[in-house]
Amino acid sequence: MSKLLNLGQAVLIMLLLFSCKTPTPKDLGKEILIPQPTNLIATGSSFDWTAKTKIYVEEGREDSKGVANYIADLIAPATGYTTEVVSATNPASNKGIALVISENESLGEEGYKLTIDEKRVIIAANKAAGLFRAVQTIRQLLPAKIESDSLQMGSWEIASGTIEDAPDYGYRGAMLDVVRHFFDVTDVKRFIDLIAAYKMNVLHLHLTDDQGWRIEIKSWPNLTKHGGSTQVDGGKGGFYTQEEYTELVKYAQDRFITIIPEIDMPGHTNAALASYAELNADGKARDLYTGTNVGFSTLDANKEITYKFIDDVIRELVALTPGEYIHIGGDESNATKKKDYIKFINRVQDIVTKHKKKMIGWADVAAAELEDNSLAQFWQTKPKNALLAVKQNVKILMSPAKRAYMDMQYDSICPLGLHWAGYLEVDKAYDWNLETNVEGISRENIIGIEAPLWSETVETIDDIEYLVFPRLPGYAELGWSKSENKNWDEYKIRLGKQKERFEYMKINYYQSPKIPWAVEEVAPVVE
Ligand code: NGO
Repeated sequence: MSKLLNLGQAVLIMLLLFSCKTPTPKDLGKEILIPQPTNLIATGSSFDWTAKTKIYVEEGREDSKGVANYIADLIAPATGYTTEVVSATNPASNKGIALVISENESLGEEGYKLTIDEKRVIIAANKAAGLFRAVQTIRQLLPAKIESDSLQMGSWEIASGTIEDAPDYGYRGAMLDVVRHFFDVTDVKRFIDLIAAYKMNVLHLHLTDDQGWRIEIKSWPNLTKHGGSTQVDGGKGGFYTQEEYTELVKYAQDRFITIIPEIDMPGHTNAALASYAELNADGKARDLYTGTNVGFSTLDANKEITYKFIDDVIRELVALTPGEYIHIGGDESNATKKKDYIKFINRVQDIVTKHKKKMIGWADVAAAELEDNSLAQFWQTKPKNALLAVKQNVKILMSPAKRAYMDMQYDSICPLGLHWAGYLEVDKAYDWNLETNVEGISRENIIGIEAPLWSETVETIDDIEYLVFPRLPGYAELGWSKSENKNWDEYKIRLGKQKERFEYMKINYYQSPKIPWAVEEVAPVVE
C-alpha cells in the first residue's frame, strides 16, 4: 500500500476489498439517465463492481480495449480499484464486465445493448463507438460519487436488467468559439469530456474570426503570429500549434467525437486581413480588432490570391482532420456584395470538395449553389436561408439561436451571455422538437442538432460551464432520444437529480429555479 494513502483511506480500501455481500435489489427503471434510452427492462437485482471485477474484451480488439481502459480509469479515483482489462476469446463467458462487438447491424454506428445480471455486465455493440456510449450509461447507473476525484466509500452497484439503445440522430454536437476568447488545450479537453458524458459525437471548433486566428497554418505563419495575438477586450489571445490541435483531435477520437474545424469566411476575417496586406482589396493590412461588432470585414472574392490562401489553409486543415466535414462559416458577410458572396462560396465549396471533404456553412451559404452533400447550419431567428437550403436538397443542422445558442443569457440578471435571440432558460432550451421547429423543415431534411457557445462574454472554463450546464444534457437528449419520449415535466426531474453528479464532476452549473434540484436516492445498504 502506497505511503501516499492515509490510514483512513487504507481502512476504506481494506473494507472494499474484503466485503462480500448478497446482491442488493435495485430497480433499473428508477435510475436516472440522460439521454433517456430507447428500451429498458428491469429485473430487480444488481451487479456489484468490486476490486476483483475484471473487464473482458475480445482478443485483438484494440478499440474495445481502449473503451475498457477508459471506464477502468474513470472509476479508479472514486473506487480505488485498478480494474484489470483482459483479452479473451469469449468475453461474455466470464463473470465480470464484457465488451463485445457483436456486428449486429441493427444497433447501427452508436447503438448498444446492455445486459446486466448479478454476475455479469455484457455490453454489446456493432461498433466500438456503441461500446463507448454504453459505458456512459454504466457511468450514470453507478452512484453519483463515482464522479469524485477522491476515494469514496462504495458500494458500486449497477441495477440489473437490459437496455437497448441507439441515437435518433447521427449528428449531436456542441460548438465552442475559441476566438473571441481563447481556450487552451486543457480547457478544450475538459469540454470534450463534458459533452462525451452525454453521448454527443461532434465538437465544432470555431477557429477564426475578426478577433483572432487560432490554428497554426504553416504556409501562412503570420495568421497566428500576429492574427492570434489578441482577443476581445485586448487580452493576449493564443492559438493551437498543429501538434496541439492533433492532440485535441486524438483526445476527441478516443471518445468517439469528431472535431469539425471552422474557418469563417468571407466575413469575420479581420484577423487574416490584419495579418496579410495582400488579402485586402486595397492591399492595406487592417488593424487587429478586439471589439464585438460583426459584419464589417471581408476577403476579396475577385482576387486570385484569396483562393490560393484558402486552398493552402484548407489543405493544411484537411491533413489534420480525420472527419468528413470542413466548416467554412459564411455567416453575416455584410461587407461582401451578394454576387461576390455567391461566387466566393461556390469556389470555396469546390476547394473543400477537391480536398475530399464535405462543406458545412451557416445557412447564409444557401444563397450560393450548394452540393447535395453539403450541410447548412440553421441559426438565425428567421428560417429564410435554411428553407433555401432545403429547396436545394441540402440537409440542415439545427442550431436555432432562440433555442440552441448556449451563449444566450438564461434571464435578464444572468451575469454572462448575450440576449439578441432572447433569454433562454433551461425549459425553453429543452422543450422543442427538431422536426417541428420550422415549418417546411422536417425529419428527412435534418441531420441533427448542434448547440453553439459563442465566447464574446465567456473568458474562463468556469464561464463556459455556467452557460453550458445545465442546458447541454437537454440538447444531447433532443438529438439522442425519440421525440415521443420527451416531456419537460418528466425531464426536469431527471435533470434535477444530476445535481450531485454535477457537483462531484466539479461543474460550475447554473442552479436554474426551473429545476427541482435533488439528491439521488441512496441505494439500500445490505448488511
Ligand atoms: C451569431 C454570429 C456570431 C456571434 C453569435 C453570438 C452566427 C452564426 N454568427 O451567430 O458571430 O458570435 O451570433 O450569439
